Amino acid sequence: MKTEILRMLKEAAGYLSGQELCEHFGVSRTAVWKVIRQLEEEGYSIEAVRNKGYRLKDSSDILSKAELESAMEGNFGRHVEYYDTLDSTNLQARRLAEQGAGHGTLVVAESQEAGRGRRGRTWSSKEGEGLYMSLVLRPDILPSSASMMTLVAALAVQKGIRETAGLETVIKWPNDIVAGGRKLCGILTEMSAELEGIHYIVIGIGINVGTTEFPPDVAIGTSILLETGKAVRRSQLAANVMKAMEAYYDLFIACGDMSGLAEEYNSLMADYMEDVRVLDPAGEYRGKALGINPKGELLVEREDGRLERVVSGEVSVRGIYGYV
Ligand code: BT5
Repeated sequence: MKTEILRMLKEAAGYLSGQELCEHFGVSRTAVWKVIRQLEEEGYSIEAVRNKGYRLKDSSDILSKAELESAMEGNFGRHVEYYDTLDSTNLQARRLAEQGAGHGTLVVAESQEAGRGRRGRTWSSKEGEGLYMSLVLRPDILPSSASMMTLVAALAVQKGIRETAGLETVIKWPNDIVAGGRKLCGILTEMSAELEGIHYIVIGIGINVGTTEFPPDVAIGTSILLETGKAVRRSQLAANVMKAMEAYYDLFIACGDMSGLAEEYNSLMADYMEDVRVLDPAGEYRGKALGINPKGELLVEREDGRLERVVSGEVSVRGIYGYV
């Protein structure tokens, strides 16, 4: 009922009559008033006027289960597990998935004490500055296809940021979203699987929203606020990313790989047709990035003309993160 009342308050042009709310939910005036009080405790400012009803006064950037769920439009994120603080939303999503959390469950935290990047790196996750969320998916695909979910999520984040903030970003294969040559978002995909099938996938997304200062080890970072000068509602951003994620995911599943999405992905790629440096464990080399293939691998033409398929690993792109 709280989620629904919040949704109605947001959608109402003016006042929402208490009487109508009572009738809509078939509850007493006291029950409605209690929910309004709960929302106020969560930080909403709600005006109550006799004979008129309730009106949501400001639109501050609050994160809560009700706020997030009331913003969602599709099935991804319809069920949210929200925490003020967590070690990591990816770790919590994995724990919940082990306990049976369903496809589309979204875990969100206001801050993370042990936000994780790839290969044991950390993700700076200060309170109030970013959107830290992890989506649980249970796709019927082979474990070898799971890494492509990072690319699907990158498309969704790119679109969600554009829709919410009007900011055009580019994708740095495989898991960064970049604005102004700096890192705005990172994605971490993890899975639990057997050889034949996937138990679940967790897609962790960290977006810098209102960050104005980064710690010294995150000199490459930027935020939506720094790039646009605008503050955005994180719940709206989460909802837009989830809506886009669901649409891209459906296309991915329908094709079974990136063939339906590769063209769009390549058009948004920071590395597309650029000189790149590939830090291959077998030795570093330079070349030109030719885009991804249907398997989501990065095709790189080496200086001597040989074509390489980069499956995972580190790729530096000229002009980004200080590489000149
Ligand atoms: C990533 O790793 O970019 C994946 C980050 C995923 C974070 C999300 S937040 C929600 C979910 N829960 C988690 O615990 N994780 C996910 P990687 O490509 O390894 O990049 C890590 C590097 O990015 C670090 O070594 C820093 O250089 C840089 N970095 C750390 N925090 C950053 C930030 N807030 N903004 C920009 N860059 C950052």
